[in-house]
Amino acid sequence: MTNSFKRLVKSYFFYFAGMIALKFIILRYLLLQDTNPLAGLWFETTLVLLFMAAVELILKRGKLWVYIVFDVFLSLLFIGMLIYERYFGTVPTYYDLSQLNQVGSVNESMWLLLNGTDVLFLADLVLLLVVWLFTRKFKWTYPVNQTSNVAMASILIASLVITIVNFQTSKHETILDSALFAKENGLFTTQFVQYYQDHSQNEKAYAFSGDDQNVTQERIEELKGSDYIPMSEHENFGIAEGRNLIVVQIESLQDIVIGQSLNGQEITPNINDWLEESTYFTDVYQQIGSGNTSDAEYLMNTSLYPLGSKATTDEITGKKVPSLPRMLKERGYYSVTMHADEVNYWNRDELYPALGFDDYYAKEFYGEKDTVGFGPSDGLFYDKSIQALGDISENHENFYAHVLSLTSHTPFEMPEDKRGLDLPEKYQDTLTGNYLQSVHYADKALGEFFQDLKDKGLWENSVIALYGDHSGLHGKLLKKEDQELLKDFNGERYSLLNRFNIPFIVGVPGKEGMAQEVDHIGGQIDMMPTLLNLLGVEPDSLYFGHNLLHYSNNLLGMRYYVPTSSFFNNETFYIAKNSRFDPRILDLGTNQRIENEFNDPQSAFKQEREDILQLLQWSDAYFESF
Ligand code: GP9
Ligand code: MN
Repeated sequence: MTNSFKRLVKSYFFYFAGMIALKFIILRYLLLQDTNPLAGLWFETTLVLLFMAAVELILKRGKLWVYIVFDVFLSLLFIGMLIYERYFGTVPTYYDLSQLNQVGSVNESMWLLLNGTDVLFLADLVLLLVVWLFTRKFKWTYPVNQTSNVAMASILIASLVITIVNFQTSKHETILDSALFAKENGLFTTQFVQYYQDHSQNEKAYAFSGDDQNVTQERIEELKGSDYIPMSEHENFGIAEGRNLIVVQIESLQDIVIGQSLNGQEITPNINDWLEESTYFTDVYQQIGSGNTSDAEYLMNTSLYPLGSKATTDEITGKKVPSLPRMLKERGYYSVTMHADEVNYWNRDELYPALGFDDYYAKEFYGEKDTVGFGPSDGLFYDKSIQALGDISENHENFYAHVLSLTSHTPFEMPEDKRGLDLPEKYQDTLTGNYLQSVHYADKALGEFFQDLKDKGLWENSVIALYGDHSGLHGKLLKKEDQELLKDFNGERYSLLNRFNIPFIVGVPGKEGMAQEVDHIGGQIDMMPTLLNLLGVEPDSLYFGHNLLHYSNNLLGMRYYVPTSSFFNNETFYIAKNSRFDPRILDLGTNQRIENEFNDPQSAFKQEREDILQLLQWSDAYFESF
């Protein structure tokens, strides 16, 4: 052994570089199911070596402390990434990590998602302490802390070259799924490429080039499999003309609870009663991206795709987006949005003006009494909202109110006095049991709100719509016992279809023929056009959904929770390849996986994958143009 190599092996540098490399290999396995340790060395360890070699060359003293802090920082970051993946099913980007204060769902459920073994990421520091105590006692000189400058300079240059090569070879590739991209190109490279593509004007121009200048409603509808027909020619056009519009978005409400009972107790008795006089769209799916609740609000009010890897609300500042409030304003409607949380959460103080709402009601209006989780209970929220709506209806001929509930948010822990279900023993103190308890409460509070609307005379002259913002039962929050309970509750395996299926219900009180079930597929993107059709308002700008009472063919995209290019068509849910699985295909009719029926699923669904990417690209370009 040469002298410099001996010194390298005997240094802290070697210890930390080795341990961090090992941790990257383990992380890549846990996070990306990557079984190739060389990928961990090639993609990730190079950057670690780059940093550490620089430390060796620059610092004379204190290197050990720099390494300890670096190691602790990386280990906590790794644990955070694992927790994030357990909730969202994908790898966070630099952007997500900078938004962690916004991701209430993860924060609230963090302890449920932490595994005891995660702390092993810090085990090397304990080992170091032991080694240190041992060497101190016996006065060993090992490990020492001297490395040769020549060796460090060579490591630095080699690592830099590899890092640059990794970036250059992947910077123009489209990131459809950050986990898959990281598996193929490295976790660090993914961040660099994402950052580069987000900030480079050239990349944006490239992404939005093509023929987006010529997008028309006809071309959008054609990709979904139908001929475009102007709304004014649709059968139900204007049957609710001149009515108010009240749209209720219920936190974490999934379709599996609608109409269901447990031990003879209905989970959502008030919604179930209302179904007898309303149109119930049974096959509607969530389409939110990383902006969660706020993306659902955006979808509802614009019929445009959310951005996916970024919360749309963070990109919307200063824009004036064509929207439901704006289109209704032209018909003399006054529009408000109501939510009991802080208005700056999810950047809503920028979202609401961008969507053209006339006013918003948020935490400062609702106060902090009777708090459950994030804010005041739904009961208190609706009580105050109905008072405000009373005032609004007195001062304005017509109004549109977007009403967002909050109590049924993860982790669904309800105070004793708000647990209305008598749960069977096996459901008690489980996530599933808590979820049922919280949506039961959300339904009870909603029932009282509906009654108040009737008492105030606001029910009969309104269109009332309701939908769930996104799933509540998902990811690794679900333990094995929850899978069992959900199978018991659902009557069949709890699948990704069950997870993403949300209810969408529309009532036009007093109108004949509205009591019906519509079972062709739709998404959150279809809600705005469906409601505008009833109100007799033909949109004056592009939208990417359509009136579900007119069209039955559909092609719907979903981003972020599944890789971009995943889609729903009339019969199937196609989930594009990610870092863990090849493409998965679910049959909407049977709720079963059917990818085995295709020799090569990717090419069997090539056309739809291209079409959905086209729709997303048009939608993004349209958003960008404001
Ligand atoms: C926060 C609330 C919850 O205001 O809407 O948001 P979520 O965590 O579901 O995105
Ligand atoms: Mn939500």
